[in-house]
Amino acid sequence: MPERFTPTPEDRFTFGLWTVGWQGGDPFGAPTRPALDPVETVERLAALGAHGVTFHDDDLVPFGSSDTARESAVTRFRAALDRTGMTVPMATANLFTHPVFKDGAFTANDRDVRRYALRKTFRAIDLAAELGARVYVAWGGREGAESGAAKDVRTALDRLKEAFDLLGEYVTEQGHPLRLAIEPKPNEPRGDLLLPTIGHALAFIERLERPGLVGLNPEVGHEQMAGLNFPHGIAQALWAGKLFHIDLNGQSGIKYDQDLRFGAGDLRQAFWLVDLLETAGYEGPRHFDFKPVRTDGIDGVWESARNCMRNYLILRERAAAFRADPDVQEALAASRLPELARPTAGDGLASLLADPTACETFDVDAAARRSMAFERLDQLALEHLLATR
Ligand code: 3MF
Ligand code: MG
Ligand code: MG
Repeated sequence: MPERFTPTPEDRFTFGLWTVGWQGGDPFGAPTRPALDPVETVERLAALGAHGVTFHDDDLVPFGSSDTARESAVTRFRAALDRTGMTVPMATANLFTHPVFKDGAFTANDRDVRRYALRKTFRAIDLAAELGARVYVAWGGREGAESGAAKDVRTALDRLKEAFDLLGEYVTEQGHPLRLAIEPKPNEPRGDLLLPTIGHALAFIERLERPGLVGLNPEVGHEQMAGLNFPHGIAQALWAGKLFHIDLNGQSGIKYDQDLRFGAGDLRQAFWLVDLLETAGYEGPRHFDFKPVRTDGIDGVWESARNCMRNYLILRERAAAFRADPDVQEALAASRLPELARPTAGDGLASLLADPTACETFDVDAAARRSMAFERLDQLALEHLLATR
């Protein structure tokens, strides 16, 4: 019998090629590990029980490759997928590494850079569709500014809308069965990025020509870098029908983008996140976007990939135990959670206005004295998380 925290493809765990492939180069230090061959990555992740891999165009086909080199890289990669049964549920384009994108891609002040960025993206979308992806992620890594006058933000948003409308038109015209997912991030590598949070991105999507085609790919650490509650953001994305994909990792508070493995960083938010994803009917991949620590060699890379999945499965078990505990169900009732699900004025406005118990005879002081009993509920959650129950 497999060990209970060993993943299988049914768990739908996926990894970016750039995650385990990160060589450990950072703004202060050189790489500490050699490059990984995408074919080896597919094989190693398949052996660990993953469901698939994702990539930026340049992760698979190095920037500037000839058409022949491109063809052979894709053919080798596809053969590895076929051999292992691994899938590619999502793909994206790198619009941030090459110096041409130093002032942005879809919102660069230079128009010719914007036109090139769109053409590069169309090509990446074709590759994504060719490999069976159902989601194309768009992270605007260089869409932003370090200084006030350098970017007219309202005009940049016009250009960003123009770009997403063109992407939507392209996907529709090509008949690709793909949806677009915007990945918000507050900063890094730019001083301030456009569409910094889930909320900003949700509002932006509603202004597009094809809002139904566009959703979100939120990342744990990105929202937490802004001090936000990630499970709350995910709940709102689900509520809006916009959780198309998700990037799982770890982050300890408001600081540089740590990209820790899933389960590191804010463990309590990780617990509530897994509880939410598992109970809300999210069916997409559980995609890890993290960086294996640069102190470790290649063994640490595969170990961290294994641990991302293992931590998810441990939290899944802990969250299920919390939900199944009769004491928890009693505590939820004592905290009146079921009452929150009742419409406030189901009979309509007139009946609310005509109801004296809603106001004239309502005992405000007695209601204020009722305990919400949240302390017990939260301690039960903590004890389940710590496996003491
Ligand atoms: C940066 C990111 C990106 C995006 C990727 C699109 C390099 O903080 O999270 O990873 O996830 O570009 O999926
Ligand atoms: Mg990130
Ligand atoms: Mg990401």
